[in-house]
Amino acid sequence: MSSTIRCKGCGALLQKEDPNKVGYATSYDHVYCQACYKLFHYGESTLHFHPEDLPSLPANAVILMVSSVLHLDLLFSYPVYRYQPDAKFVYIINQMDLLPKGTNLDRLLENIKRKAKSLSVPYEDLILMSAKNPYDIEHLKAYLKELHEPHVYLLGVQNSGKTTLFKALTKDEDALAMKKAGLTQEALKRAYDGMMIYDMPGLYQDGYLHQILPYSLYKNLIPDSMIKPKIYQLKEGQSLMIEGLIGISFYGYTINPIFYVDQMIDIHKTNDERVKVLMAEKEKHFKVYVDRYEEKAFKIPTGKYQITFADMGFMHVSGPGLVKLIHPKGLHISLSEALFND
Ligand SMILES: Nc1nc2c(ncn2[C@@H]2O[C@H](COP(=O)(O)OP(=O)(O)OP(=O)(O)O)[C@@H](O)[C@H]2O)c(=O)[nH]1
Ligand SMILES: [Mg+2]
Repeated sequence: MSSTIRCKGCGALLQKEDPNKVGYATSYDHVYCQACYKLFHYGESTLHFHPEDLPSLPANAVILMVSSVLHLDLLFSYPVYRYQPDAKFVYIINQMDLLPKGTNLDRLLENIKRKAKSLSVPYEDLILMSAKNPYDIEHLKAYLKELHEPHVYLLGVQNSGKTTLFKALTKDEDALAMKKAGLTQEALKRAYDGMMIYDMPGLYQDGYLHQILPYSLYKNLIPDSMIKPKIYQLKEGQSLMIEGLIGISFYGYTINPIFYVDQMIDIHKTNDERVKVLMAEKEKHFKVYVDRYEEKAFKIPTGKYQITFADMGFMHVSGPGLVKLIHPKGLHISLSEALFND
């Protein structure tokens, strides 16, 4: 039987019966369930729970659809507006501090608006911001006040920054905002300036890093500070290896990939024959690798395109050309139009 007390880190109801189920705690006097306690104090994540149900949303609400700038390929892939068409939908493109200074933000916004229009996505506004920037938070507070609705919901995929925003808006100090995907288990709610703010569990995205690697490894592959793009000049048939995870072979004269990933990620040049050899001996060559891989190819039309590597980041390529990939089985890798110039 669970209690009526909630873990302040993830929102789960505390229970003392089953250590393998969400909300387990040895005492109801604890602020955190055992999983949050270990994560917060020791940076350790042993169990993974992922909540899936979409809550019922009232009409008199602002729904903040939070997306990381690293996950823009999925920005409009959850049509939540179909469940509650009368609410006000505001798209927050978060973690803008990760993009290099000088990125053309007007162009980015223009392209996102074009994408929304082509998909007929209804929205009140699109906001580019960083939950870590106090100025952006003040701006968001003033904006929410103007919208004048009693309920504000934070929705979006894992690790997009919902809890970070919730904490910044409400001054909640106990909720946990960390790179552990699927951390928030149940809605955390808190009153702020006449509104009720709800931090929701992440909308579950298949194929992200947490499905193929343990937390201790994948947390190092997700960028947390400004990205310095890495540019490669490649000849036909040359390849790049990203750790022991992804082998990419390029065909085409103008393809020149530009990577937007964490500074510490190891990328090295090789050739397409060698990729398979390296992967067959992955334990010998790499610190980060998986057991099972699959292959994929993208034909790149003329123009600038983005290939997104799950929640790790993305690369820009210039077509026409062909990109062949060997990557962990099930990893979400997509091709979309590039949304900004390098
Ligand atoms: N650089 C940067 N990092 C951010 C920003 N917002 C959130 N983060 C980081 O992103 C990671 C995930 O943040 P959370 O707020 O826990 O994400 P969430 O959407 O609540 O994730 P779930 O509860 O798992 O669905 C944490 O390491 C945050 O510090 C931001 O604006 N900039
Ligand atoms: Mg959260």
